[in-house]
Amino acid sequence: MANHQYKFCFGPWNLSEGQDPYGPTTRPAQTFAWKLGRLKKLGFEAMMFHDDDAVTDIDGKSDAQVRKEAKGLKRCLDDAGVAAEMVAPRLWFSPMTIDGAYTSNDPKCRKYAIERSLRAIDIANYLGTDILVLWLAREGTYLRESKSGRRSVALLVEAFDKMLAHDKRIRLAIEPKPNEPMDVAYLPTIGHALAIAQLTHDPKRVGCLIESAHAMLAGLDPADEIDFAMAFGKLWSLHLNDQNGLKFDQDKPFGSANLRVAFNQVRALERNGYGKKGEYVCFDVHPFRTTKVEHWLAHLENSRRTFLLLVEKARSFEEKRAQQRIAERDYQALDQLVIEHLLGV
Ligand code: XUL
Ligand code: MN
Repeated sequence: MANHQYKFCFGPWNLSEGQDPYGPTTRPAQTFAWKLGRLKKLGFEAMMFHDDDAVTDIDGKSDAQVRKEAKGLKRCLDDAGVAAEMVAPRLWFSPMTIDGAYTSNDPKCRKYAIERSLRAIDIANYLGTDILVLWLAREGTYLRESKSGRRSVALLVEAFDKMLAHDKRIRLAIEPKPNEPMDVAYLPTIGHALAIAQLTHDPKRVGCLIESAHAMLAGLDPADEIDFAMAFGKLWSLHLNDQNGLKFDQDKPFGSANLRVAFNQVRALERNGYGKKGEYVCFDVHPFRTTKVEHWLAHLENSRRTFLLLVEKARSFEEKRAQQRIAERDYQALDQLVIEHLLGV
């Protein structure tokens, strides 16, 4: 296996304050400067941004203001020696995206969603990244009869085409998730993301981002999703985390619920050379609601540490012995080989 160094990333939202649908925050909000300072100290090299993480209250600002603030942020990142990994339009907060963004039944709302996305692309430019991440939060239905799936595919392609035309260098990384907040989402898996890319006018610039928890919510193995996306050369970003079964999106620390599944994700990244073209390993993890202020960074620190330990485990796995077991079709022994390797015996 090729040995290379991984580079790490997280977003300002990953230092969240603990609110959930049933209760308020449990930690006070920290400033952006504090988050940026901690990021560097923890051994991370890049930060990912929603458009309004980069420029707050973006909808109320002029293009000139957006440019000024985004460029100010870029200077601040440069001074800190931190790269911007991606920008993602937050298309799930506004009253204009209640019924979806690009697939809303209201043309005014669809126009808003596209204009906001073009602005997010401008911000990506100012911050020096060519990746626009699209988590299509509200593109789906609560009620299947409320939208036509066929029309929604056409509307998504139309929106992607406008983004691709707006900037000849931008790459769209679709982050699939099968549900939450929607009952059923339109692009639930990597297969859907890569298939819809083919309908756009520049399929080469439409790829994907895999989030471990999202793949698990679709009942899939994230390692297989990684292999699939990388077979197409289309895995441009990654949100590692963990998920305990089919419930709400948990964003647990990497390896917290499914250590073996985490090991297999690292093996998949290793065999495909993820990171060799400059891609970052991002952790889309959240602190538990119970986390005290003094332990606020632990979920990020631990995810990075677990990842690096699993890289060692992947590189020291007895591949020859595993291949013998495979040749003998002795998967019982293969199973135990993996278990004992992970247990360190
Ligand atoms: C939602 C999610 C988002 C995206 C960025 O489940 O993962 O944080 O990663 O918009
Ligand atoms: Mn994510």
